[in-house]
Amino acid sequence: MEARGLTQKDILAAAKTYTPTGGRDEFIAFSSGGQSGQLIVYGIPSMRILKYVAVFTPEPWQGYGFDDESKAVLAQGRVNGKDITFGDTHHPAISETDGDYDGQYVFINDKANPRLAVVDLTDFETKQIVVSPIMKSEHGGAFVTPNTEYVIEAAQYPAPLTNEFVPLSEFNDKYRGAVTYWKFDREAGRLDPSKSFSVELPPYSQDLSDAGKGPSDGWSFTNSFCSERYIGGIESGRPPFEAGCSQKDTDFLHVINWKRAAELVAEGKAEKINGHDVLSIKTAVDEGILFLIPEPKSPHGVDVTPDGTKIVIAGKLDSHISVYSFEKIMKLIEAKDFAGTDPYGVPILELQKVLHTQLEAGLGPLHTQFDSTDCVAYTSLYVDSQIVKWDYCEGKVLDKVSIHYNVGHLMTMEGDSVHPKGKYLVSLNKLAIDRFNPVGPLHPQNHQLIDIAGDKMDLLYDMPVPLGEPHYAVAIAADKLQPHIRYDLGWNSRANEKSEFRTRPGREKIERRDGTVHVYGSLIRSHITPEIVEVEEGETVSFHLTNLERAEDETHGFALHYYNVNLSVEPGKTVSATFKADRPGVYPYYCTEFCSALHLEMQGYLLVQPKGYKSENAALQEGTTYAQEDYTKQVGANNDTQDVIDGVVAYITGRNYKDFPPVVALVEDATDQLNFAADAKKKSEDYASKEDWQNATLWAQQWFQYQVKAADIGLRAKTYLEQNGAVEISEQPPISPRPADEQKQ
Ligand code: RUQ
Ligand code: CUA
Repeated sequence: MEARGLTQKDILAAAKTYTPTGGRDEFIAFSSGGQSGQLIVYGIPSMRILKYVAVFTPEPWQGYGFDDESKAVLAQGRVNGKDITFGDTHHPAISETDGDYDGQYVFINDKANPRLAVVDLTDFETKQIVVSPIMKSEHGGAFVTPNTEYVIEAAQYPAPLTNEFVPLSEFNDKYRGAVTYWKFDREAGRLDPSKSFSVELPPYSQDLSDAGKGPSDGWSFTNSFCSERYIGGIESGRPPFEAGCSQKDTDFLHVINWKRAAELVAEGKAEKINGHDVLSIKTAVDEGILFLIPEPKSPHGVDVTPDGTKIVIAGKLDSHISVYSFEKIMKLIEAKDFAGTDPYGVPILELQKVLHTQLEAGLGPLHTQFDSTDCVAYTSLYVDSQIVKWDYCEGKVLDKVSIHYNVGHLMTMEGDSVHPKGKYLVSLNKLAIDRFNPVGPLHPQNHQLIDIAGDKMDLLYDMPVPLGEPHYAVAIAADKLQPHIRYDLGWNSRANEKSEFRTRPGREKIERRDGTVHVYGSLIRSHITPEIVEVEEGETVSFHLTNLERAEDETHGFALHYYNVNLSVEPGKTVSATFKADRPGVYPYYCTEFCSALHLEMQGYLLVQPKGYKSENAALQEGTTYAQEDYTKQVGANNDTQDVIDGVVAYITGRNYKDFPPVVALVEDATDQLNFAADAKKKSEDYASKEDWQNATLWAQQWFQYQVKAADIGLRAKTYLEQNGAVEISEQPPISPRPADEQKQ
């Protein structure tokens, strides 16, 4: 303690966050990756980063944007045909069932090029990107309705909903905002653009949004700023946007009846803009589904309370947090008790008549999250660099804690759901300034973990986030996530179907079809099949690689010199890489994951022959030749290895290994390897019987390689059993883990 200069309080904080080796976290957070266009996955309370999920941008480690399957996903995100290679991700949302996080999907938005992506939590992969047909920027997404019927996306900077040029002089008439309701098809696990629609809104810069829940289910709420409709022009001497957009004391909360809006679209009341259904402001007003409520001043976050009765609005330029009563809003709407209309005819409700309470919170309130205790909320105070804990029923401050520095969003555990879990809060700070070792002018972000189990908030830990500027994050109980460890053999994970290019072991082949050289290959410890691929300059080559492994964490990579091919092939997956072999030469390829002791030998050659090349000497030269004594020596070594394996097998089968799922998986994997060993042994013996000592020795070596892998896996299983209190059993289990030998009998 002394040596590291730690206090008692530090030790306590360490005890609350330290996760010993092999330990797991209670919650899993999905944080926006900011401009990286990715999603960051980390554990709470350890704050250990587990994964960056590639979403809007290529990511080599995952082969995202390198294999044909994921290129197809990225291609969905093209904007009017243009490749976009960044994303400004802001707000992830976890799919909900009855208002609770169900752990099936995460949605995330791109502010700069209005898009939404769907990440499937069975494998943490991006499956779909949709592009807004009408918006030129957005911010208020992704927010889900309580049964994930729709994913909400609201515009930000007003622009024409068509793609035409319209001069700023026509701003009031032709520039518009909007909110889109993307229909989610749960069964397909995809957003369905054909059943999605938008509501046109006035050119107020719409901001964050939230969906109603419980009594307010069926409604959604969208903030705005710059309802002044100021259009800037600092370069010509006009006051800048920041002055013109903060002049008025209030902006507008948009209150929209999305359930009714969906019916109106079904009734054919929408107009098509760029092929997309849009309910005009006029229709929305005539049909009584759109209302405005003033909100003080340049607000930012809007958050519906877990019970759905109240709506919390943070003021940003106002020190107040306002709590609106949904019941009061409904009463005014039913009584048509409006204070007037805005310039577009949208009815305005009087602020004072819908207020439940207001809290003088501090400077720069932005976002609010909820506790497991009723009426308790946490709001970020950007300017004060604090988080305020407060009671939104009574409107009183309960506690404040300083953070470092300038917090934007904050996150409690399952804090957007109808049943927040309390326990921890993470403050997603905008500035880190002096908190970490310096790494140059561009600093990491600082996510700070705060213990909220007691009355007082207790700051525990600083986590640097070295990727983009994350905005929002959502956290779910870890036990709600049950991702797969492998795919069904030959799986196209992006399309969620059997790949038409899958290859079974022993069926690898090279086929010329439709002007393309199709290489149906496989990957398994420790070889790539095929190892030699010969094509002619100018041919199109399509590698289709299937990882034949069933073992947990046995991913293979595939990197090919010059042609910018870099694949990640997880167990069971099939991916393809198609390119034109436009330059003659010798191109080695290899596995990029250190998958086994002979990983470096997991290699091959793509030989691109010059056009019209005629091979003169087709026979391959042996670097080394082998004789009978080499064969005998190798077989001797193999028999010794088999003794070791038999010992390990006896140990495992003599224990209750079936009570340990990880060991059962290891035994399956080892069984696979022993089957391969048996195949290689047979080939070796066949060649030996023909006195072909060259091939007999090499296949004996291959037999040995499989034995080594089996032994390695077996020893891992044995160690696991030793460390996890396996007990001896008297009877041998009926199933031998050595079907390889059984097959032979
Ligand atoms: S937002 S903090 Cu999208 Cu408030 Cu950034
Ligand atoms: Cu497979 Cu290294």
